[in-house]
Amino acid sequence: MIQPMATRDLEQAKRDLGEFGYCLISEALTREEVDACRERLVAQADAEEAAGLSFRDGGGAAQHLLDDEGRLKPDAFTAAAGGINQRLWNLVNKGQCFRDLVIHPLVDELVGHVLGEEFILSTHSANIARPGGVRMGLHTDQWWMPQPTPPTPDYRRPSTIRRQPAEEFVHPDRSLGIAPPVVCNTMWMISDFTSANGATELVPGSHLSGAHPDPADQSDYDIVQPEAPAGTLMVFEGRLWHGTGANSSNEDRLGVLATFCAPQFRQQENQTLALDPELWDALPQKLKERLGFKVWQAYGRIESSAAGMIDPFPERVRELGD
Ligand SMILES: O=C(O)CCC(=O)C(=O)O
Repeated sequence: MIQPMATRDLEQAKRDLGEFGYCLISEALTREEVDACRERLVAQADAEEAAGLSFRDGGGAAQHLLDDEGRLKPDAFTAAAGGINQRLWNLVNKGQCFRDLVIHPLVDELVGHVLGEEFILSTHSANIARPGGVRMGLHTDQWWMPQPTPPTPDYRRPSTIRRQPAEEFVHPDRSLGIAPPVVCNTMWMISDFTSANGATELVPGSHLSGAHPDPADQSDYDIVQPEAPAGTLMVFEGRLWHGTGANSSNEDRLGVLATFCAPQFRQQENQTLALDPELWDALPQKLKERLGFKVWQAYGRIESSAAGMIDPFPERVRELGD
């Protein structure tokens, strides 16, 4: 199967995004930047573990997610429940090296190529794929995007879309067209990625299929796992079928993800509320905007639509008059 090669040529990378749905940028981070990210990530992961905050998934069928009534158990995402891979969330609060990735020039160039100049941070997380972690399973990062629909009053109500895709998501009527990308993900490789240690699985070209992968049977899909050294950046758009690979090695695979969406969509993490207020004064303007503090076409505002930015500590206009 034809796959994109890692490149330093951004025009080639943009062509790869169009043709394959992803691209690889070699030496996106210097050795020093990789070391700083790795040290911060490992220290944070160990501290979250020690504090009982560690979020674990990747345990597959052995991970007990649901209680007897079929509801998600409060301790579903713990090692005790069988979780293996460690996830760290809201990385904006957890280190300068992570904040830098959100406003990296390669993000401006490549995510901007996919989504247009204005986009916001949806989620900023790390996925430490640990030995024994199973395949996550292919999915897209915009599973919630309504499918093109016939011009009739009969359409799927948007709020009824679920992560488990309905029939028209797995086997769409392509004559209706396909949805555009409204999400773009960046995977910063903080360790070497190999097929043995759980390199991201993906299906090149699946972004143009108009379909979402079938969670029940993925055995016939042409899955590849791009292998690359630490410091490589993989950019993949929201329609691409992808997921964490199984880790059959004896080493951790360290990946930092910054996932972006177009400004009219809801962020996966509530970046404006979650931001540590103590960081505010020192944050660069571009990062503030990307977190969602910038008003977009009068959306996301507090009070007047003339305000360009929202205040993290807003004066709230309360009940006035008699
Ligand atoms: O860890 C990876 O390789 C991919 C993670 C992923 O697909 C996700 O978090 O949705």
